[in-house]
Amino acid sequence: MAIERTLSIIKPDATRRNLTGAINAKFEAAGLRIVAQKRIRLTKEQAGRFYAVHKERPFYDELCEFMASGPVVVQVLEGENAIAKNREVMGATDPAEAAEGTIRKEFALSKGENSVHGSDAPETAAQEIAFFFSELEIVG
Ligand code: DAT
Ligand code: MG
Repeated sequence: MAIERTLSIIKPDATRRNLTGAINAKFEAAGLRIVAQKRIRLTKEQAGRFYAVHKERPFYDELCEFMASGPVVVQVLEGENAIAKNREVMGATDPAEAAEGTIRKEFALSKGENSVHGSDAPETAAQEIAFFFSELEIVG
């Protein structure tokens, strides 16, 4: 299995509740290495560009509003099979369906305010990493 990189976002519901460290501990315990990280505040327009793939969905406006409602921590996670491993540690989109021990099971408030984002495929991971980070900012 190859070493991969994936884009992770700790969402405003989690930064507001001071959960950045607790969430990062879950990544590190799963063997994911945080090779880039910064705390930023997105505008609604920037959140809209990041989530453009969802622009026809009924929750799009609410999602962009939420992502701009407070600080987020954007990060690059690196490791064996990092994209799938991160999705596993995150748990299902809806916390009611997330497995025991996952981030969303423990911390998410709802399907919308679900604490973390993670890329879903190698192509999206590359695009999403480039959206937030330059090569110089990623230190493996
Ligand atoms: P994921 O974040 O698990 O990849 P997704 O890509 O389908 O899920 O959706 C992106 C985000 O949009 C998700 O994390 C939360 C929000 N979202 C998805 N479905 C929703 C719904 N039915 N109601 C409200 N928000 C939703
Ligand atoms: Mg997704």
